[in-house]
Amino acid sequence: MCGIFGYVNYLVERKRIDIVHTLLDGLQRLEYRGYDSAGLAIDGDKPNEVLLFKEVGKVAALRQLYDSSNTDGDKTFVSHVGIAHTRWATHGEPSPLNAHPHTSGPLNEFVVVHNGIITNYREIKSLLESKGFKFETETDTECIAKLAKYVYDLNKHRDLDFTELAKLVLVELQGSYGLLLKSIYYPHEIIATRKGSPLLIGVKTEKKLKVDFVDVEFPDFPDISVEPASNFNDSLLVPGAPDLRRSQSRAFVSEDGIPMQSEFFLASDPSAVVEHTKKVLYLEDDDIAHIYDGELHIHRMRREEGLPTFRSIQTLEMELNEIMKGNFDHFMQKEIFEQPESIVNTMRGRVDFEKKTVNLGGLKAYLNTIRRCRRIIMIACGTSYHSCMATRAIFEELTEIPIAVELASDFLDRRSPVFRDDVCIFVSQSGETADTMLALQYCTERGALTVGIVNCVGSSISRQTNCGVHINAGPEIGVASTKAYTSQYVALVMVALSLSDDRISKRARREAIIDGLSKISAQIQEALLLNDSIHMMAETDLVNQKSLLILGRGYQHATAMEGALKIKEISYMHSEGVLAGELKHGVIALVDENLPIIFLATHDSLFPKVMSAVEQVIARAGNPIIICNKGESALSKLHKTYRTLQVPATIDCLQGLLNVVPLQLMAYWLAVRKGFDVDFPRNLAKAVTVE
Ligand code: G6Q
Ligand code: GLU
Repeated sequence: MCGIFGYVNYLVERKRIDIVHTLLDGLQRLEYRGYDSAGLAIDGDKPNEVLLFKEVGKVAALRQLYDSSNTDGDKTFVSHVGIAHTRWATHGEPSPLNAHPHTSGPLNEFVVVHNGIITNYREIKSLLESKGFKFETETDTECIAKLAKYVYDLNKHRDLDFTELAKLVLVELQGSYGLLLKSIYYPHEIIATRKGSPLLIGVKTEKKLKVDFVDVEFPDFPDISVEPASNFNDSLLVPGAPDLRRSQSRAFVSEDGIPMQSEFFLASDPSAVVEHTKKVLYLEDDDIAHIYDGELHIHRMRREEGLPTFRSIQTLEMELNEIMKGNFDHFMQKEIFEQPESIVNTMRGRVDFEKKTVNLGGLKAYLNTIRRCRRIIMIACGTSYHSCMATRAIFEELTEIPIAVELASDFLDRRSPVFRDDVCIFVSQSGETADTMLALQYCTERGALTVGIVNCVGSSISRQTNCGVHINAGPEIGVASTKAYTSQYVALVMVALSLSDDRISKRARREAIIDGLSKISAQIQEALLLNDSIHMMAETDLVNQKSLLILGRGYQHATAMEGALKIKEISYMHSEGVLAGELKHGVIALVDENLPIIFLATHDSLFPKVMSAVEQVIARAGNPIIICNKGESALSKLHKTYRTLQVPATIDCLQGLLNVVPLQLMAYWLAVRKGFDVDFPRNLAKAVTVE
């Protein structure tokens, strides 16, 4: 998600304006990652002064804000730490206040930029509020800066170094983060750390580095607490003897004893760093990088068996364009392969796999009202509509509330009746789709409770619904929606689980679904291994076809519809998702030896019925491709050769998350083979803001 950029110069004289441009240019390089607001922190004119600039919208707007601020750009700094950020909001809508950097208080003693989500921020916030801290923003991030100040004040007499302070802060944080921390108490020093969000450090030194690695440093004093201080028991926060002995980082030792001029570029990915240096060090999860006196140190809380005790400084060979898309040729491909990670982000801090519970902060206060409603109407367009179709049955089963699924435009065309005791769920990646927005206004006017399932925080739908869940899939750039679909699906399943958590009779089913969710990321990873065979299939069997049918029933009807939409959108091949039960009522007339037909025949209670549809197709000389579970034995009874794509098996209501993967890949490879613009297909827009 989004971007972090930091710049540290040591004994390299730089004007403030140059530092600011370095930071802004760094952010601009990260723009492709998607964001909604941007900000930066630099030193002021007086010692202990930190200046913050934050703006909604593009980095260009932040640049303008800085330019119009009349800050003295000529002031020079021999050593300086600047931090900058592009935000993809997860907590609190995009606004200058919610933009990063976040600060410990009016004096900006500690400032932080953060990518990711702190899942226990509410607890930290309320404890800090009880200690007198005043929070200004709606973000989860603000608690990090304030916690740093709290820990610093508590240990003032101890002369903690920045690393020790950071350890005491980090041990309290749950969730995911890549973050940079800067403080007036540690001038010209920076802490950079990560857990689940990427972060790397570009190194540029005046002289050649002595060695091309940095040793990992472990604590000498085991009595320094690195366990979470439950309830902020003050005595736990005070460590034992502080480690004031500063070690030397071997790579940065200068032979003549004269301190070495150096610059460091800290970023979420190398695209922002390559123009300055090709020497980079990738941080591992839980590494705490501390840069001071021109040296880079890597610390960890404790020794772990089997992990390397050094981090290599590598030389980047990639071109900028390659870096932006990682190892992928297109954003859509990147997003398909990101799904094992994006669905974990959807569940992060919400599903407790041990206790088998689901906790959705944004819905909690409304659960009882929703449970009492007379029906739930799910309203959406395109792919988002398919995620509603995919989860409708599990909603009905778990909640026993009648569920209607509506295409927003048709719902409005019919002026469908809506009542005060209806609950309307609006599902949208962008949160700006005009049809869905109009349906939301229509339902609001009629007094229904409105719920948003949205990716873009601060979007119109996210703001105008009464409550909801952000799917936290991260920015989606490819016009054809992929990771947003699987995250919407998971978010809707979580809503259904929450709504039924007062029903003892559904407990076993709920627990089985939560168990299924715990494995789903690894299983998507496994389904992605089909990539090569699907690539081949697209190249050889499918590319010259005019049309393609995808058949499924029950849970897999939605998968068939979504797969067909992906194929139409980017490969421009005609494709239909058909309910397998409807085959005999008309569509079967299309079947011959040429038309490619894909069956979704994974194992659930409807499997025998799907197999009879397969038989009907085979009896008419059709050549099906069958998406089935690994090792499916029932297929061997078919009297014909057929091709299979085998996916792992999960519980029926989650199987669509795995079955859609081969279809996404098929659409992708067909489009690539035909030479079409995968990320920006003709006639389509990422957010359809017209009726
Ligand atoms: C799917 C397309 C499109 C999209 C709809 C709804 O690949 O991007 O079908 O899903 O236009 O968009 P929102 O989810 O943003 O409302
Ligand atoms: N959770 C943080 C916020 O909403 C950081 C989001 C990000 O990764 O940019 O502000």
